[in-house]
Amino acid sequence: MSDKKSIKFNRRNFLKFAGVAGLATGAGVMLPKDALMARSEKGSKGKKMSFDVHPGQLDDYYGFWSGGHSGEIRIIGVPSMREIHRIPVFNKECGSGWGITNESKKLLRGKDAGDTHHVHGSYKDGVYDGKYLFVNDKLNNRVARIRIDYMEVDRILEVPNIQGAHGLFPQRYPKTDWVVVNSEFQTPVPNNASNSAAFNNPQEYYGMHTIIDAERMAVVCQIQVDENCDLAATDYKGKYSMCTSYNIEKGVTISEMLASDFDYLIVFNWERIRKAMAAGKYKTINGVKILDGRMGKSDLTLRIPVPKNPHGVNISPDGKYAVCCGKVSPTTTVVELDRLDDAFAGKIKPEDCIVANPFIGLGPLHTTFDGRGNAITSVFIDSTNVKWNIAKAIEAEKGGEEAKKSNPHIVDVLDVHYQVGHIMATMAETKEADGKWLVSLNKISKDRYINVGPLKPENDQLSDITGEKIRHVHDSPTYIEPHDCIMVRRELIEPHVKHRVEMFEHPLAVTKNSVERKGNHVTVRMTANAPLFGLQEVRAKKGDKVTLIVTNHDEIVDLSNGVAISNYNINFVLGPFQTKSVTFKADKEGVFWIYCTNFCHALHLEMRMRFIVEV
Ligand code: CUK
Ligand code: CA
Repeated sequence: MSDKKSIKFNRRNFLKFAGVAGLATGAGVMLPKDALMARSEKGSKGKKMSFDVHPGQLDDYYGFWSGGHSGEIRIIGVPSMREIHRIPVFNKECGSGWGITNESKKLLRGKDAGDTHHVHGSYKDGVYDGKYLFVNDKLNNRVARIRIDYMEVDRILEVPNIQGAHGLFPQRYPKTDWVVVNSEFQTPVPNNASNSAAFNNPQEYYGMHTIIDAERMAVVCQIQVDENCDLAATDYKGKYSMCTSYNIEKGVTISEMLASDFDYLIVFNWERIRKAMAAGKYKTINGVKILDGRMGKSDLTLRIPVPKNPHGVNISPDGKYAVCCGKVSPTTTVVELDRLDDAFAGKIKPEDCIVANPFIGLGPLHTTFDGRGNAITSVFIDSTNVKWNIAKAIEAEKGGEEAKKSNPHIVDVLDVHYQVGHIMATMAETKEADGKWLVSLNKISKDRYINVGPLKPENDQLSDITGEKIRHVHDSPTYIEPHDCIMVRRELIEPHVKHRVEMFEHPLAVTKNSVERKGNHVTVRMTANAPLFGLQEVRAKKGDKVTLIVTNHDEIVDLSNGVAISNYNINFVLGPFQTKSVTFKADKEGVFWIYCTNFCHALHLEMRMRFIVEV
């Protein structure tokens, strides 16, 4: 790759880190109370923040956690860290019937395994607008949209021409019209028989930065690059999106992917992308417009060299900086976003956008912000959360190696348990970052909980970050395995969330019970009203196709009815006014009880009816 020599990195001697490692021992937790109170800033009024949420009280934040290879999203109350709800997304989930009903199957299209990593909300002017959540599926290259009013998936988009859909970020300004998603894995494009010559030639494998229309949930275009596209971010001005790449080498083995001392932060210029689209400068593959973003062939992209196999990229809440985590380098790279215009115009070199390269620790992965000029970075190998001051890091950079030696930017180092991946502070991915709570999503819990066998939970540690020091307050186990989360002030979400759906949004909502036969297809339309199903029995002949459509007519908040058909592997739940349907073959003769699974009434157990399959 081109200008290796012009790039100067801090290849610091690992021994120098001993000083910082010393800081880590016991820091944060052991801090004297008085000192903490003296340092605590406005909002906390000199009091320690309590994570207790007493009976009858509500959490201050909606935490939206990705679920990793569980394929779901969880709603965690912060600061109590109680798991309040799960939203099935790319998985099959019997608690609600996701992956069982016709409605969910239509979205899943036969793929009920997934891998969710990055969940983000839709924005207006740099703050969540309470409309949607978006989440990636790394396994099957999908992006799902969740409507916040019902907390249910309403769209799933399969993104063509990519593999390993990973970093995902919505447009933050002026509002979320676009969502970007990255392909972590490079593949031939197209990846099919028409291009089979490329299968054995990794030089012909490409990464993609995909732009999705957030309302239509359709691909706007893809920008093809040689590199892989890992984590994603968008700026606060609606001008740029970016991705980190750790495989500029086009390697297919670990050693190949680690061959270069640097990789890239790739920046995508949205104005130029729009112009290139309007000018028809694309090819169409699998129905998607692909623009050329490759180095030397494109003015759509800018490559800022960063050391080495970087991981997370996060934007400071003031919109000024992108912080790239080094992963294999013990540093972060701070990029000043206001310099990007000049870099794209060729007035400065891409590397001139870098304003600091501070030492952080071994294995920095992700960075979050307290809204008061500090960044907090997760450090995987050291198992720490490192709080550092951005302005001080930039200042020290100007002073050269000598000024940087004492690491003046480091404010505090907190040991965590153990091996942290993502890290997130409340509201930190918005311009209203409030610096109250920090969650460290630790990959390994080891000995922190009672032994539950070989597969242990993750350990999400909650810390109070209102003071200068990070004060660890609570451990919370989470089921396998969230990668990332956001924590949103309650009042930005709660007013948007409904207790019941609009019944007739579902075109098949049932108001009259009926059984209709057309040939060998029996359609059953039925209401549910605790403790009664609208019908007492349903008959079919062995071999019939049966469609069962049920609407819950109970308007009482939280009164759900379940519909389960014994021996038929059918099980789904209807919230107030919800309609769901299933279609199956009546392939077993006999009498089968259809019963309510979700305790609804004193006569819940009697809420059942017969399904009689005659021979
Ligand atoms: S990645 Cu998992 S710890 Cu998929 Cu956001 Cu960094
Ligand atoms: Ca690399």
